[in-house]
This record gives sequence, C-alpha cells and structure tokens, in this order.
Amino acid sequence: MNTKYASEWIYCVSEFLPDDLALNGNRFMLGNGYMGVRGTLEEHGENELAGVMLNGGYDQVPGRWREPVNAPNGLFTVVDGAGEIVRHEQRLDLRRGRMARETEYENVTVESERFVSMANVHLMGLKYSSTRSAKTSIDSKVWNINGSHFHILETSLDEVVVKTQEQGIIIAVCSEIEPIDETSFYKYISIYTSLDCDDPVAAARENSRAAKEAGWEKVGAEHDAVWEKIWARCDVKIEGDDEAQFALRYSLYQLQLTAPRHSDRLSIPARGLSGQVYKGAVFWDTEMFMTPFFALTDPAVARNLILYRCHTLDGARRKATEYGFRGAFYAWESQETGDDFCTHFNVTDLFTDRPMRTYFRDKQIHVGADVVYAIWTYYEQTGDFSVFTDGAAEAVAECARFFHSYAYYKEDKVRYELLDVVGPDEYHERVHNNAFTNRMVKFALETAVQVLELLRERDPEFFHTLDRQFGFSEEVGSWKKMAAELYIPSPNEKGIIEQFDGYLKLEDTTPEELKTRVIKPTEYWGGGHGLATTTQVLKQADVVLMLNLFRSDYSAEVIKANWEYYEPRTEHGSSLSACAYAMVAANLGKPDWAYTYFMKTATVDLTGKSKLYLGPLYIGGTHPAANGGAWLSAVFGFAGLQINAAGITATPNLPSHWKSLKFGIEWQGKAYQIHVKPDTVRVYEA
Ligand code: IFM
Repeated sequence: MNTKYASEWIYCVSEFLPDDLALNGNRFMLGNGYMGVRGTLEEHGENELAGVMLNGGYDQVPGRWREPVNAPNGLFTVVDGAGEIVRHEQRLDLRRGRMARETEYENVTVESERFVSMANVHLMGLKYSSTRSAKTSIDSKVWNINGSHFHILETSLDEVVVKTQEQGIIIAVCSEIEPIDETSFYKYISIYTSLDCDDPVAAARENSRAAKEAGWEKVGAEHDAVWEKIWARCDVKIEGDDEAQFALRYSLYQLQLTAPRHSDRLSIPARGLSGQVYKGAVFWDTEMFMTPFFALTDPAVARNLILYRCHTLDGARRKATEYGFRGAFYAWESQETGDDFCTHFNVTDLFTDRPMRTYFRDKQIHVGADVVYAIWTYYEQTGDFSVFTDGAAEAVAECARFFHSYAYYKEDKVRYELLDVVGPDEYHERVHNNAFTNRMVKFALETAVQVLELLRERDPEFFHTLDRQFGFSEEVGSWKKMAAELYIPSPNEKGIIEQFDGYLKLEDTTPEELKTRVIKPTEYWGGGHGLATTTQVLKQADVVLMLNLFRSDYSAEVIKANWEYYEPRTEHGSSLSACAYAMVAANLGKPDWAYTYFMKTATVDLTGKSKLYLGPLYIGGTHPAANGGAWLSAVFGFAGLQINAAGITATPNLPSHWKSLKFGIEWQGKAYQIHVKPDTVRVYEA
C-alpha cells in the first residue's frame, strides 16, 4: 500500500505510479471556488491531465460539447535531463490546503509546495527547489476533452494571455518570481479573466506584483487563516475510528475547495473543479447533497449556491417554453446561463457506436423540486428571509407553475399524475408516477404557496410588485389543489412503495446477476435496451432517498421494508446513492448497516472506486455530492440530528466502534456544538 494518512490531517502517497496519475490529480486537488488545480506535478502537462479549471468560464469548440475552461498552467516547471523517478513522496495538508512533493529523479531532486489562495482567489503560490536549475513558465498547451479552446494572444515566460473561441473570454495568467537561491524560488501566479474585470492583464500583473511584495510567508499566512476559519465551522470529530475520521475530513476538504465564496453567480459542478467531465455542469447534486451541508455550516456559501439558481432562472424559463410548458424547468446540466447543455444523445451505444437517445434532459423534472427543497431548507435553517426578495420567491413560484403545467389531471381517478418522467434512477426512463418525483413536486407546490403567503405577510410591497409582474397569486389556488390531489404511491400490502407504475412487474433480479450478462465491461445498463431497463435493478437510491427526506410521512416498518427491498436491487452506479442508504439505515437504528454505505460515500475520492465510464464516456473526477453525503450521513444519520421549530435534537445511532461524534452547526444565526456519545447528547451554544 503506497498511500497513507500520515497524520489526521495529512494524506500522503509515497511512490510514483504512472497508472495513478489521473486519480492522484483528483486526490491532491487544491482550490478556492474560483479555480481548482489538479494535483499533478509541476513538470506535468496535458498528457498527465494537469488542470487549472476556472469555475463558471465555459467554451465550445464548434461541433463539440461546451465545457469549462482549463487555464494556462502557471505552475509548469521542468528540469531538463532529470531521468527516471527513483523516489517520490506527495503530501496533501487538508488543514492548510497545501500540497507538497519531494521527488528524487536519477539526476536531480525536486521539492515543492503550493497553495491556491483562499484569501485571494486569483492567486496561487509555488515554492520550488531543485538540485539543478529548473525552467519555469506558463504552459498554454493544456488538457481538454473537447478540443483546444484558446487563441493565444501573448506568450512569454511570465505572462500568457489567451482568448476563448466561443465568447472571446480573455484569460490572463501572469507570474512574478522571487528567487531564494540559484535553484530555488517562490512563484506568485495570478489569473484574471474578462468575466472578472475589464482589464484582466493589468489585474493579474498587479496581483502577482503585490503578492511578491507581501512575500511568501504573508500571503501563505492569509491563506492558512481562511482555512482555519473554514475548519472551525465545519470540522467533525469522530472518536474511535481513525479511518472514518480521515475520510470524512477529506470529504469536507474536497467540498470546501469547490465552494464559491466570492460570487453568487457560481455553483458547484458535479465533478467539482477537477476537470471537464459532465461538461463542468451543475446538476441537482448541489441542491440535494451540498447545499444542506453549507446551510448548516457556512450559510453565506449556501446563499451563493441558491442565488446561482435565481440568476439562471431565465434559462429555466427558456427551457420550459422550449418544451411547451409554463414557468421554469431547470436544466439537467446547467452552466452559466441556466440553459440546458445536456444533450439529447448523452451516451454512445458501445455495440453500434451510435449515439443513444437519452431523456435526462427532457424528463428529469425533479430538478426544479430539488431547487425548491434547497431554498426552503436554507430558509428554515438560517431564517434568512431576504433570499426570497433576492430572487428565490420568483424561482419557487415559477417551478410550481411549471409542475402544474406538466401534470395531468385524471378525471376517472380524481387525481393529478406526473407521467413520462425520469426519477433519480436513470436506468428507467420515461416512467409514470415516480414516487420520488411526485413527492418532491408535492413539496414544491406546498412550498410555493407558503412562500407567497410569507412574502405577502412580511413584505407586502415586494409581494404586490412581484405579483403585478407575474400574476402568481391567480395560480396559487391551482397549486394548492394539485398538491392536495397529486398521486403519491402508497406502500402495498408488504409495505413496499413502487418506484414507478409497473416497476414491481419487471424482472426481479440483482446487479450481481446482471453483471453476469454483460457483454462489454463498460456497456450502459439504461436507455432503450440496456440490461437494467427491463428489470428491477436500479442505478441509485430513489424510493430510499424519498423516504430519507420525508421520514415523518411513513412508519419505521415501511421505511425498513423499503430499505430491505431496494438495497439488494440497487447498483449504486451513481456516487449519490450510498449516502441515502446510510442515512436511512442509521435512522432505523441499524448503524452497522449504515457504516458500509457511509464509508463508501466518504472514501470515494480517496479510493477512486467509482464508476469511471458511462458507455464509452469517461466520467471520473471528484464527487462533491458524495462528499456532502458523507457529512449528511454522519450528522443526520449517525448523530440523528433533527432541527425543527422546537429546536435541535439528536438521537444517536453511532456505529458500534465509535465512541463519540462532535460537530458544529450554525442555526438561525447562532453557532452550536453537538457532542453525541452512544447514550448521551450535548447541544450547547459555541
Ligand atoms: O446527477 C447525477 C445523476 O443523478 C446520476 N448521474 C450523474 C449525475 C451527476 O453526478
């Protein structure tokens, strides 16, 4: 085993394995929400998947997918004639967000340390030393999945300016070197784009100059100080399980480095800032698995994530219109405008090499309800009413309007139904009455009614202005009716809630058995003729996720029956799945069932054990939703945290070998510490 936790805060790899390059690029990520820097070595370039991903900057090469921009790499430094690697150690310090490496080549030894400043989001710092002199520059020949995005405008050793193809975004990377001795130096690298300011070149130059003037110690200390504050808010301490402790901390680290603290126009892409997989797009992952974490640990970040959806509401309106509906239909794959960049043919058939029609974009309507869920939980937990007047009330109401226009009213059954949808389980497309979707939509409609009432009561002037513009109040009655009469599948005589109409009549088998039928290892199990399509095998938590969110609607017997029914049928082909099973099991008083799923979600970016291909498409990278899921599983699962009008309570369900679990939350503007042991709970103001 060449990887280890060198201490409770340090992750360390002590061997250089070329096969692990992609994985280590993810594992050793640094970032600050503005940019994500892959943990490749300074001498690495496009072949080793070096990456400086810019959050929110997208570009399209004609005829290819739109993807986030990988900026010129200012860390690039090589020593000619170094030879083969003899010894290598690479360390990531989670507490301070710094990566260090020491590599002995046949002819030279290289040491470096780097950070991506949390205090100054445009800045990276590199300290480099070698036993022979090195050449440092800015590498503009970068790794891209869908073609080269740059026209190079200027290039020199310390300044590269490029322009993107589609929108002509100017990206300026400038650096200043401070020599330490003949073979060692500090390098201050700055990135600005024309999305940030009018003159990115001048801004990047000035930023590097000022950093050099301040010096390594000072800019480093400012960066460390922000990380210290971050950890003070979100750290979780597990007593009795060092492996789980490290994995959970590491998950929080990965999540934090993606968080946009500096802007309310950005969110967190499904693969974080680790690359261009999934087009760098924002999915429901953010609202369901990340925003709840930030809402309770760093509400300002959660607010930014919510405002991103408010700023992109027009894109969602355009999508609703495109499909012939009213209101807002949020994108399945959202970039900077909120338009949907998910393609109609999202997977290539491995047997025919032809694009397969998938319906994620058209039918995964639950995404709007997930946005509403995040907004409402944020409001409930923070009490921040201003989010509604800053755009969230309009977003919530437009989602309700969309759902009403999407639904069918069945006269004979005297109920509303949601037909032709895709639920979280993407292996079964175009199904009717997916339990998760229907329940979430009911929640969204009820929330919309509640939000408008709240607005009318607390800010009548704003309410009337909004209403004059959009006429929501005329529709509130129809939303109430639909919420009351929307069909929610009930448990059958065995307590099982059918995932969608007809699910229980499908062939009953397991993922293990399906694997024996596979012809090509990475063939896609869903779509029109995938292996799972005609069976009850589901890709990811669906009914179980619904039960986790609406626990109080169901008895413990029903929840248990469904966990036991769906668990052996779930492939966990999505990293979003494990945490739902962990949370529900823990709340059933089965923490040892939950533990396996907790560790699966908490270690996904350490082990790299996640699905790497969707058909022939590479989908690797980091997994911020699973990282968020690790926190949710610990806090809402093992600690059994419940927050409602009555206050904060916890009902511990700790794994048998855990002695205690301690964490902080911020609720209604006050900080609390919660310390649970198997038989005791302490909640106190911090
Ligand atoms: O949003 C998920 C989806 O639920 C399953 N496929 C991957 C997406 C991005 O993580």
